[in-house]
Amino acid sequence: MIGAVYVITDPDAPYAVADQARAAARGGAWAVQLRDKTASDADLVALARILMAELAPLGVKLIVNDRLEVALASGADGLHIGQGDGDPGAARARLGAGKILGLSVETAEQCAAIPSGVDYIGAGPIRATATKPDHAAPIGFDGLARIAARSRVPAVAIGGLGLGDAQPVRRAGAAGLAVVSAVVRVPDPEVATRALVQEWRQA
Ligand code: TZP
Ligand code: MG
Repeated sequence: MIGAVYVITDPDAPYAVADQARAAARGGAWAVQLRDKTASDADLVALARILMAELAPLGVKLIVNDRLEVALASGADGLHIGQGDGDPGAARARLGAGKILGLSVETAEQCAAIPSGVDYIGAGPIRATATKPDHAAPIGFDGLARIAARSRVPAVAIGGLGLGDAQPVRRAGAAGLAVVSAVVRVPDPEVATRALVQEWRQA
């Protein structure tokens, strides 16, 4: 169910969020995450509905960051939450069985506490990144390997990743990688996504 390349949108990037999502989907991302810390729930629900209608025919999942109510109201394919974003078990209960639930994990210790109902973990940051100024200490590929080995659900590597990283991410045992800047802050997000997918296949 978890694919190679997961693209996360950024409202501060030079392209409209909807265009970021469309480009990622056309480029072959398996999922797009709608991540916006400041937009209103109503605006995010409206955007998520538009994107669901466009991404679903392409077989691309739309996952909402942080906001359970937005995920529920929009009918999005899933929700991604961090360690401080509430109880994953409660989120799973509200989402129902058919939706995707992701959880951020920053340490191998947190792997021991992954509740049932979580479908994948986001493991990172692998490297320091300006995209998330409050990120935890970078874990590197060694940290990723420790987390992937301990996790009973697929691990998606995140943080400072881009072209050239598919091989170390795969070798560390992750199921895929998640990127923001490597796709939404480059001249052609669709081409960039395609290149990441291609590199993953060859890694
Ligand atoms: N969580 C951990 S690192 C990160 C998030 C959302 C940001 C990753 O962004 P980038 O630009 O791919 O480093
Ligand atoms: Mg969060």
